[in-house]
Amino acid sequence: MDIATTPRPLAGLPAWTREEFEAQLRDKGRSYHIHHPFNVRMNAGGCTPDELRCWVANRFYYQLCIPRKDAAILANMPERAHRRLWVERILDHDGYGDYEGSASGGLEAWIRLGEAVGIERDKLLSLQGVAPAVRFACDAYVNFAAKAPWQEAVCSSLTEMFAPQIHKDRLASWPTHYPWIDAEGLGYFRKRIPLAGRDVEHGLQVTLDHFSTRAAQHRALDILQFKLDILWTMLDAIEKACQ
Ligand code: AHQ
Repeated sequence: MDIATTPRPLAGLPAWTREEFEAQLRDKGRSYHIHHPFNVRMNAGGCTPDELRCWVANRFYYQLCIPRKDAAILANMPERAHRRLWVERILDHDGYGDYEGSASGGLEAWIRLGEAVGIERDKLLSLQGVAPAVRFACDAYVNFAAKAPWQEAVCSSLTEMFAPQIHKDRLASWPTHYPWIDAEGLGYFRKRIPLAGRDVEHGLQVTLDHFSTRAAQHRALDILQFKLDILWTMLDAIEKACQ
Protein backbone atom coordinates (compact mmCIF):
# COMPACT_ATOMS: atom_id res chain seq x y z
CA MET A 1 0.00 0.00 0.00
CA ASP A 2 1.42 3.38 -0.90
CA ILE A 3 2.17 5.98 1.72
CA ALA A 4 3.87 9.34 1.38
CA THR A 5 7.60 8.80 0.91
CA THR A 6 10.19 11.55 1.03
CA PRO A 7 12.39 11.38 -2.10
CA ARG A 8 16.00 11.07 -0.96
CA PRO A 9 19.34 10.52 -2.80
CA LEU A 10 20.28 7.38 -0.84
CA ALA A 11 22.32 5.46 -3.43
CA GLY A 12 25.42 3.97 -1.85
CA LEU A 13 24.64 5.21 1.67
CA PRO A 14 25.32 2.51 4.26
CA ALA A 15 22.50 1.26 6.48
CA TRP A 16 22.28 2.84 9.93
CA THR A 17 23.41 0.66 12.83
CA ARG A 18 20.56 -0.72 15.01
CA GLU A 19 21.29 2.00 17.57
CA GLU A 20 21.29 4.78 14.96
CA PHE A 21 18.10 3.39 13.37
CA GLU A 22 16.32 3.20 16.75
CA ALA A 23 17.41 6.77 17.49
CA GLN A 24 15.98 7.90 14.14
CA LEU A 25 12.67 6.16 14.96
CA ARG A 26 12.52 7.71 18.42
CA ASP A 27 13.35 11.14 17.02
CA LYS A 28 9.98 10.99 15.25
CA GLY A 29 8.44 11.55 18.68
CA ARG A 30 8.59 15.24 17.87
CA SER A 31 5.50 14.69 15.65
CA TYR A 32 3.60 12.67 18.25
CA HIS A 33 0.09 13.83 19.12
CA ILE A 34 1.22 14.54 22.68
CA HIS A 35 2.28 17.87 21.16
CA HIS A 36 -1.05 18.53 19.42
CA PRO A 37 -2.69 21.77 20.68
CA PHE A 38 -5.86 19.89 21.62
CA ASN A 39 -3.93 17.35 23.73
CA VAL A 40 -1.89 20.15 25.35
CA ARG A 41 -5.08 22.07 26.20
CA MET A 42 -6.82 18.89 27.43
CA ASN A 43 -4.00 18.00 29.83
CA ALA A 44 -3.79 21.61 31.04
CA GLY A 45 -7.44 21.47 32.09
CA GLY A 46 -8.63 23.59 29.17
CA CYS A 47 -11.38 21.28 27.92
CA THR A 48 -15.06 21.61 28.77
CA PRO A 49 -16.94 18.47 29.88
CA ASP A 50 -18.57 18.38 26.43
CA GLU A 51 -15.15 18.50 24.72
CA LEU A 52 -13.87 15.65 26.90
CA ARG A 53 -16.97 13.59 26.10
CA CYS A 54 -16.45 14.37 22.41
CA TRP A 55 -12.81 13.22 22.62
CA VAL A 56 -13.73 9.98 24.44
CA ALA A 57 -16.53 9.19 21.95
CA ASN A 58 -14.31 9.83 18.91
CA ARG A 59 -11.30 7.96 20.32
CA PHE A 60 -13.56 4.96 21.00
CA TYR A 61 -13.67 4.39 17.24
CA TYR A 62 -9.85 4.19 17.23
CA GLN A 63 -9.94 1.75 20.16
CA LEU A 64 -12.45 -0.46 18.30
CA CYS A 65 -10.13 -0.48 15.27
CA ILE A 66 -7.02 -1.62 17.20
CA PRO A 67 -7.96 -5.31 17.75
CA ARG A 68 -9.26 -5.54 14.15
CA LYS A 69 -5.96 -4.03 12.94
CA ASP A 70 -4.01 -6.49 15.07
CA ALA A 71 -6.07 -9.46 13.82
CA ALA A 72 -5.29 -8.40 10.23
CA ILE A 73 -1.56 -8.33 11.04
CA LEU A 74 -1.83 -11.69 12.86
CA ALA A 75 -3.34 -13.25 9.72
CA ASN A 76 -0.27 -12.13 7.76
CA MET A 77 2.30 -13.42 10.28
CA PRO A 78 3.85 -16.72 9.05
CA GLU A 79 5.76 -17.53 12.24
CA ARG A 80 4.08 -18.90 15.37
CA ALA A 81 6.63 -17.20 17.63
CA HIS A 82 5.49 -13.78 16.39
CA ARG A 83 1.79 -14.76 16.46
CA ARG A 84 2.13 -15.96 20.08
CA LEU A 85 3.25 -12.45 21.02
CA TRP A 86 0.94 -10.52 18.73
CA VAL A 87 -2.25 -12.34 19.78
CA GLU A 88 -1.80 -10.83 23.27
CA ARG A 89 -2.63 -7.43 21.80
CA ILE A 90 -6.06 -8.62 20.66
CA LEU A 91 -6.83 -10.14 24.06
CA ASP A 92 -5.71 -6.90 25.75
CA HIS A 93 -8.55 -5.09 23.99
CA ASP A 94 -11.23 -7.78 23.54
CA GLY A 95 -10.68 -9.49 26.87
CA TYR A 96 -10.24 -13.19 27.64
CA GLY A 97 -11.36 -16.03 29.93
CA ASP A 98 -14.57 -15.04 31.73
CA TYR A 99 -14.25 -11.45 30.49
CA GLU A 100 -14.84 -10.26 34.04
CA GLY A 101 -12.88 -7.61 35.96
CA SER A 102 -9.33 -7.18 34.68
CA ALA A 103 -10.03 -9.85 31.99
CA SER A 104 -12.79 -7.72 30.48
CA GLY A 105 -10.34 -5.96 28.15
CA GLY A 106 -9.47 -2.44 27.05
CA LEU A 107 -12.70 -1.82 25.12
CA GLU A 108 -14.66 -2.40 28.36
CA ALA A 109 -12.24 -0.09 30.17
CA TRP A 110 -12.85 2.59 27.56
CA ILE A 111 -16.61 2.16 28.01
CA ARG A 112 -16.03 2.71 31.74
CA LEU A 113 -14.08 5.87 30.83
CA GLY A 114 -17.10 6.92 28.77
CA GLU A 115 -19.45 6.38 31.71
CA ALA A 116 -17.05 8.28 34.00
CA VAL A 117 -17.19 11.35 31.71
CA GLY A 118 -20.97 11.04 31.33
CA ILE A 119 -21.53 8.99 28.18
CA GLU A 120 -23.98 6.07 28.55
CA ARG A 121 -22.66 2.70 27.36
CA ASP A 122 -25.15 2.40 24.48
CA LYS A 123 -24.53 5.98 23.34
CA LEU A 124 -20.77 5.30 23.12
CA LEU A 125 -21.36 2.00 21.31
CA SER A 126 -23.68 3.75 18.85
CA LEU A 127 -20.64 5.65 17.47
CA GLN A 128 -22.91 8.67 17.08
CA GLY A 129 -20.84 11.79 16.72
CA VAL A 130 -17.68 10.09 15.50
CA ALA A 131 -16.30 12.65 13.04
CA PRO A 132 -15.94 11.49 9.40
CA ALA A 133 -12.22 12.35 9.41
CA VAL A 134 -11.71 10.24 12.56
CA ARG A 135 -13.34 7.25 10.86
CA PHE A 136 -11.30 7.95 7.72
CA ALA A 137 -8.00 8.10 9.62
CA CYS A 138 -8.73 4.94 11.63
CA ASP A 139 -9.96 3.03 8.58
CA ALA A 140 -6.76 4.06 6.74
CA TYR A 141 -4.79 2.48 9.60
CA VAL A 142 -6.76 -0.78 9.50
CA ASN A 143 -6.53 -0.96 5.69
CA PHE A 144 -2.78 -0.27 5.71
CA ALA A 145 -2.21 -2.95 8.36
CA ALA A 146 -4.23 -5.52 6.41
CA LYS A 147 -2.52 -4.89 3.07
CA ALA A 148 1.08 -4.02 3.97
CA PRO A 149 3.75 -6.69 4.58
CA TRP A 150 3.32 -7.72 8.23
CA GLN A 151 6.71 -6.22 9.23
CA GLU A 152 5.60 -2.82 7.87
CA ALA A 153 2.32 -3.06 9.77
CA VAL A 154 4.29 -3.91 12.93
CA CYS A 155 6.48 -0.84 12.31
CA SER A 156 3.37 1.38 12.13
CA SER A 157 2.45 0.39 15.72
CA LEU A 158 5.68 1.94 17.05
CA THR A 159 3.98 5.27 17.81
CA GLU A 160 3.45 3.40 21.08
CA MET A 161 7.10 4.15 21.88
CA PHE A 162 5.73 7.54 22.92
CA ALA A 163 2.44 6.38 24.46
CA PRO A 164 3.47 5.73 28.10
CA GLN A 165 4.13 9.46 28.58
CA ILE A 166 0.76 10.51 27.17
CA HIS A 167 -1.01 8.06 29.49
CA LYS A 168 1.05 9.24 32.49
CA ASP A 169 0.21 12.87 31.63
CA ARG A 170 -3.52 12.09 31.73
CA LEU A 171 -3.25 10.21 35.02
CA ALA A 172 -1.28 13.12 36.49
CA SER A 173 -3.48 15.96 35.19
CA TRP A 174 -7.08 14.80 34.84
CA PRO A 175 -7.79 14.22 38.58
CA THR A 176 -6.66 17.80 39.28
CA HIS A 177 -8.30 19.51 36.32
CA TYR A 178 -11.37 17.29 35.98
CA PRO A 179 -12.20 16.19 39.55
CA TRP A 180 -15.76 15.43 38.42
CA ILE A 181 -14.48 12.36 36.55
CA ASP A 182 -14.52 9.18 38.67
CA ALA A 183 -10.85 8.12 38.92
CA GLU A 184 -11.98 4.52 38.27
CA GLY A 185 -12.67 5.66 34.73
CA LEU A 186 -8.98 6.34 34.13
CA GLY A 187 -8.13 2.65 34.49
CA TYR A 188 -7.56 2.29 30.75
CA PHE A 189 -4.64 4.73 30.81
CA ARG A 190 -3.15 3.03 33.89
CA LYS A 191 -3.26 -0.43 32.26
CA ARG A 192 -1.82 0.71 28.92
CA ILE A 193 1.50 1.90 30.39
CA PRO A 194 3.05 -1.58 30.97
CA LEU A 195 1.27 -3.04 27.92
CA ALA A 196 2.71 -0.34 25.64
CA GLY A 197 6.19 -1.16 26.93
CA ARG A 198 5.68 -4.86 26.21
CA ASP A 199 4.28 -4.14 22.73
CA VAL A 200 7.16 -1.86 21.78
CA GLU A 201 9.78 -4.40 22.87
CA HIS A 202 8.49 -6.86 20.25
CA GLY A 203 7.60 -4.29 17.58
CA LEU A 204 10.99 -2.62 17.76
CA GLN A 205 12.91 -5.90 17.39
CA VAL A 206 10.86 -6.84 14.32
CA THR A 207 11.47 -3.38 12.85
CA LEU A 208 15.21 -3.23 13.57
CA ASP A 209 15.59 -6.76 12.13
CA HIS A 210 13.51 -6.27 8.99
CA PHE A 211 14.47 -2.86 7.59
CA SER A 212 18.12 -3.61 6.81
CA THR A 213 19.19 -1.17 4.06
CA ARG A 214 19.31 2.60 4.28
CA ALA A 215 16.44 2.91 1.79
CA ALA A 216 14.37 0.37 3.79
CA GLN A 217 15.14 2.22 7.02
CA HIS A 218 13.86 5.45 5.46
CA ARG A 219 10.72 3.58 4.41
CA ALA A 220 10.27 2.59 8.07
CA LEU A 221 10.49 6.27 9.02
CA ASP A 222 7.87 7.11 6.38
CA ILE A 223 5.59 4.35 7.74
CA LEU A 224 5.96 5.72 11.27
CA GLN A 225 5.22 9.24 9.97
CA PHE A 226 2.07 7.88 8.28
CA LYS A 227 0.82 6.56 11.64
CA LEU A 228 1.86 9.74 13.46
CA ASP A 229 -0.17 11.66 10.87
CA ILE A 230 -3.16 9.40 11.58
CA LEU A 231 -3.05 10.27 15.28
CA TRP A 232 -2.49 13.99 14.54
CA THR A 233 -5.33 14.07 12.00
CA MET A 234 -7.68 12.49 14.52
CA LEU A 235 -7.04 15.32 16.96
CA ASP A 236 -7.43 17.93 14.18
CA ALA A 237 -10.86 16.45 13.42
CA ILE A 238 -11.80 16.09 17.10
CA GLU A 239 -10.72 19.69 17.86
CA LYS A 240 -12.97 20.92 15.03
CA ALA A 241 -15.90 18.59 15.77
CA CYS A 242 -15.87 19.31 19.50
CA GLN A 243 -15.98 23.11 19.27
O1 AHQ B 1 -4.65 2.80 23.61
C1 AHQ B 1 -3.76 2.71 22.60
C2 AHQ B 1 -3.41 1.49 22.05
O2 AHQ B 1 -3.96 0.36 22.53
C3 AHQ B 1 -2.51 1.45 21.00
C4 AHQ B 1 -2.01 0.28 20.25
C5 AHQ B 1 -0.94 0.88 19.37
C6 AHQ B 1 -1.04 0.45 17.93
O3 AHQ B 1 -1.10 -0.78 17.70
O4 AHQ B 1 -1.01 1.33 17.04
N1 AHQ B 1 -1.09 2.31 19.51
C7 AHQ B 1 -1.93 2.61 20.51
C8 AHQ B 1 -2.25 3.85 21.06
C9 AHQ B 1 -3.17 3.90 22.13
N2 AHQ B 1 -3.54 5.05 22.75
C10 AHQ B 1 -3.18 6.32 22.13
C11 AHQ B 1 -3.44 7.46 23.11
O5 AHQ B 1 -3.05 8.58 22.84
O6 AHQ B 1 -4.14 7.16 24.11
C12 AHQ B 1 -1.77 6.25 21.61
C13 AHQ B 1 -1.73 5.18 20.52
C14 AHQ B 1 -0.39 5.14 19.88
O7 AHQ B 1 0.56 5.75 20.38
O8 AHQ B 1 -0.28 4.57 18.76
